[in-house]
Amino acid sequence: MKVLIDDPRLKPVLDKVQAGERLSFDDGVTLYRSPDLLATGYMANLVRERLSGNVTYFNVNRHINPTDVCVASCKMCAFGKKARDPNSYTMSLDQVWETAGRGWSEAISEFHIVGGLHPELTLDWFCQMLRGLKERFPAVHLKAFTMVEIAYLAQRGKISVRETIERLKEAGVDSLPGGGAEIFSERVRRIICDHKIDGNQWIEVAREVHRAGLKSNCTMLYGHVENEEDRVDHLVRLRELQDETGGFVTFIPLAFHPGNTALAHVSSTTGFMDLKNIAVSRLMLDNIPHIKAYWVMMTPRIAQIAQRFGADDLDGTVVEEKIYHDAGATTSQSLRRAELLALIRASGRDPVERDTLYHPVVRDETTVTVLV
Ligand code: V47
Repeated sequence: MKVLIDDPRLKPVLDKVQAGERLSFDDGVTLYRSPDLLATGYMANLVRERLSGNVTYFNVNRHINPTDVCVASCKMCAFGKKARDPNSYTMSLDQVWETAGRGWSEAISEFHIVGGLHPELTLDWFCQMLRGLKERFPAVHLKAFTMVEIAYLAQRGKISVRETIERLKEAGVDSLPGGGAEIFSERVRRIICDHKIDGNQWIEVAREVHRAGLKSNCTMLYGHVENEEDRVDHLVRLRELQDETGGFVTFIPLAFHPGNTALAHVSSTTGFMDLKNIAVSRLMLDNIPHIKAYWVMMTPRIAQIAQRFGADDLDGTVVEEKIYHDAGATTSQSLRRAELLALIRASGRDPVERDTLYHPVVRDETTVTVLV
C-alpha cells in the first residue's frame, strides 16, 4: 500500500516496519527527530494492530501509597518527603488495609502499591502488609514495589535482591509495576535522581524479578533534561532485557510533570511529544506486548488519541493518585469504569477489561470472573 510520508528520512524505517524487521538505535533517533508525527503514528498503529487488533485494554484498579517518606531526594519527584516534614505521612498496617477497602467493590482486580524509600519500614512490615491484603481481598492481584524499592529493602535488610523478591512473593506479591526506571543514562540520572540505584542496577533487579517467575512492567520518564539518544538508549536496554527474560508485560512512557519539583523551571511536555513517545516506544519495543497510555499522566484526551498512535492500554480507574497530583497534574484522580468504556469506544476501539496479566475479565451485575 502506498503511504504518504512528508519526511523522506522515514522511508527506510517504513520499509522495515512493513517487513516486520527490528528497528536500530539510529532508526529510533531518526523517528524522535522527525517532525512527521502522522507517519510515525501510522507505523506505530500498524504494529499495534498486528499485536492487539482493534482492542484497547483497561482494568479496574486502585493505587495505594503506604508512605511518602523517602531517603532519596530526586529532583524530578514532588511526592517524596523527609520524615521530619510535617506534611509527610506513613500509614499504619491497619490504615493500609482500611485504604484498600475504601470505596472497594467486587470490581477491583488490582492494587497498585508503591511508596517512598522509608528508612524504618522493614521487609517484615511489608510482608505483613501483603498478607493482610491477601487475607482481606484474596481475589485482588497485588502489583507492588518498584525495582528501586526492592533494591532498597534488600540493602537495608542486608540480604540479597533474590531473597528479598522471594520473601515478597511468598507474602503475596503477584507482579511488579514499572516505576523508578526514569532514564538509564548516567549523565541524566546524575541530574534528576542521583540518590537511587543506577540504570544497570534497575535492569539487574528486573532480571532477578523475572528469574523469580514474576512479570513486571517498565517505564521511561521523558520531557526533562534527556535528549533523543538517551531515550533510544533506554528503550534499547529494555528491549535487550526482554529478549533475555520475556518478563515485561507493558511499557508505560511517563511525561515529566515539573510542578513542585526541583526542576520546576522545565516546561511541561506537549501533546505532540506525548504522542511521539507512545509511537516511538511501540516501534522500538517490538518484543513488549503492550504500550500503555496512562491517562492520569497524559490526560484522557491525549490518551484517547494515543490509541491510534501505538497504545493498546489506558491503565484503569486508579481511584487515588498521588505521585502526579503532587507534581501538579490537573487530571481527575479517578475515572469510572463507564467513563473508560466511553473514552475507548469514542475512538473506534473495542474495550476489553483485563486483569493485570491481560486475562479478559467478564462481569455480570455481582460477580467477576477472570478467564485464564
Ligand atoms: O516511579 C515521579 C514517575 C512513576 C514524577 O506499572 C514522575 O502499570 C512525572 O510508575 N512527573 C510512578 N513522573 C508511576 C508509574 C506507573 C504509573 C502507571 C502505571 C504503572 C504500571 C506505573 O512516576 C515514578 C516515577 O518514575 N514520576 N515523579 C513527576 N514529577
